[in-house]
Amino acid sequence: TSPKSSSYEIVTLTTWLLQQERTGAIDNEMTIVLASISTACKQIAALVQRAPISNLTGVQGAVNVQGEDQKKLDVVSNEVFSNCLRSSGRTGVIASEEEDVPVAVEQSYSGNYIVVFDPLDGSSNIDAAVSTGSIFGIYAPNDECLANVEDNETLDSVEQRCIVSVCQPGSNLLAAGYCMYSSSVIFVLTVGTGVYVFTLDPMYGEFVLTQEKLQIPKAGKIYAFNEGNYALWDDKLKKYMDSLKEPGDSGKPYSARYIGSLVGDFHRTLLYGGIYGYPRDKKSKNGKLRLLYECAPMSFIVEQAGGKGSDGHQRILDITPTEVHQRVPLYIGSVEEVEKVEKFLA
Ligand code: P6P
Repeated sequence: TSPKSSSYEIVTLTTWLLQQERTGAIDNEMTIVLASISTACKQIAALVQRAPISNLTGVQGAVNVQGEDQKKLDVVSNEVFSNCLRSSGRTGVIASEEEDVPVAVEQSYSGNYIVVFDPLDGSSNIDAAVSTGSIFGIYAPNDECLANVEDNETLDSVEQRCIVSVCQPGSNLLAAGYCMYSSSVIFVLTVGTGVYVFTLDPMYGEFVLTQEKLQIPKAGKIYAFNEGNYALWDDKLKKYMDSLKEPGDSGKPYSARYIGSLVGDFHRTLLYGGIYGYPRDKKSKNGKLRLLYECAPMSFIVEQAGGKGSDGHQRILDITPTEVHQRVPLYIGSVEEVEKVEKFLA
């Protein structure tokens, strides 16, 4: 659908959430969780935009569970996200890219939703002020998450329960979204009723509905891969990549667009069509992206927009994580483009 005209009828994210609640698409607890996430994203947007001024560029001097240098803003964004979720009182367990293990939220007194998130994906771009983003997914509480902490229950046992509670297939997601910090601050959300796009209006600090029931083009001649890894790819993938450079029937090859930030590359793919890929290679046997809080939420969104998310052979949303920070290869975008690479990889 075309972006909403700038009609006088302004629908804010808050209004939209209440509308979804009235239709029964979400319950009031989910509304509170999503509102708390949007607040976290507004705070992170402000931090990102002033990073060089407030000395929040550069590294924190620590390494996260991924073995990556934590940026100062990785740490701050994680705290902002976690604090907003805790204070919502509706979150049972949170799993973050920046935390070694999932955390049971003590302040939860109802709702008990399970929230997985990458608080600031693409943070290596921060110092150059290139787009970054926060990615999140929300699952219903399950037995492991709801079980009360017994008096004599060991910390290890609680930790194990939290790990089990978050390790579920993306097909169980109730909601997923991301906030992109770019020339505009764009909040993209699905609660299973299509994909909705909100733009932060800096005039009064509200997310305003700017696109509804967004559909990704069925095809698109734009590809976003880090071709620096070409030599490490297997031959079938090399043949696919080479095929994109042939003019083909249209007489024009594909265009390469890659900014090294999943949220920015994905958002462009969602609007213009095409494919984003992070394949496995000889160095990274399972690719680089994490299933739980990057690939699954983005795959839920792309499927709600009529697109496809695959590991090259199977639907991302059908994969059950065996561990919290599990990595999987990702091919995501227009149906025809994802099916094309799957054919080469078969
Ligand atoms: P590379 C950022 O670190 C990230 O997780 C994604 O946002 C991005 O698409 C990818 O990694 C970039 O990885 O190896 O191309 O720099």
